[in-house]
Amino acid sequence: MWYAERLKKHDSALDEASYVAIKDTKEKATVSDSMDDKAEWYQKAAQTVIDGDETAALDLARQALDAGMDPVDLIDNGFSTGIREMGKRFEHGKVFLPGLIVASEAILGVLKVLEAAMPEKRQENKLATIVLGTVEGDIHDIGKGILATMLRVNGFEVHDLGRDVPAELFVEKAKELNADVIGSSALMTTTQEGQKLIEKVLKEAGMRESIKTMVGGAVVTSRWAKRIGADLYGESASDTIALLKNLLSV
Ligand code: B12
Repeated sequence: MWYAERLKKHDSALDEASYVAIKDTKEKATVSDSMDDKAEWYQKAAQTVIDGDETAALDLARQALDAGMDPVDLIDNGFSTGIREMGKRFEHGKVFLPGLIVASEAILGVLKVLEAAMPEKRQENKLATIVLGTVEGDIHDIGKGILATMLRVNGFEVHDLGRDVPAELFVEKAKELNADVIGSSALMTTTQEGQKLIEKVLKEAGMRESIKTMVGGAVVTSRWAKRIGADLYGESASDTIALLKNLLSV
């Protein structure tokens, strides 16, 4: 599909200089705790995504970090709000696919920059090894990308298999890496069956008892997780970290 090709091209578009610039600005941060200030940053960040303006989004990310904003907060409350708003407009026929693609490009670019600004917890022993991906037939990977970042920042080792990943590959990789958890993202009702398939393939491989599974994505609910027998449902990346630590007792 043409938009998949465009997104693939975009994946490698961010230059090294942007990473360095963000890391430098983080050093100079002066924190502002005022809720009004924060709300303004959130609103501006959301707007850059709605406008599909990647340059403005990157500029804003730099300025916000310079002003002492927390990158996780900025993703959760700012940029993600923008892409969700675009989703609503898409659903109501006010925005069409090209608009959604441009907005996605803006948020994907900014995520790489914000990730570079997060201090990864470099511990000798990683908390757990996680195999993560978006299920087969589904190319949505923004939320999965945010989750991967948050997991890494919190001391987990993440092997991100990307998007459109067959159930068999999740299981194969988990076996190869002796992973503790398989996490799958599904954004469409037509693709969430892929999460059920992972459970089936795991059972067939005799691995279900030795590994935990977690599921998430816009259409996924705790009810669905229970129904298919997944161990954890995460509504957001931040929720997932706490639930996972609890599940694994780490
Ligand atoms: C951006 C977007 C796109 C982009 C994707 C770009 C990309 N690289 O990801 C593009 C434009 C390519 C796209 C394409 C399509 N899209 Co689209 N898209 C969206 C949109 C607007 C936002 C998704 C998003 O990024 N949200 C922001 C992130 C931060 O949130 P999130 O994904 O939910 O992730 C969070 C949590 O869910 C959780 N989480 C996520 N994954 C996981 C995994 C685990 C293990 C855990 C624990 C937690 C977790 O943590 C994340 C961070 O907090 C949604 C609308 C929506 N309401 O979600 C539609 C939406 C998902 N798309 C939709 C559709 C229909 C399509 C298309 C079929 C359109 C078309 N006609 O071609 C194609 C699908 C192509 C394909 N085969 O996959 C529908 C799906 C409807 C349905 N119910 O099935 C939606 C819901 C829009 C709608 N209302 O109609 N889309």
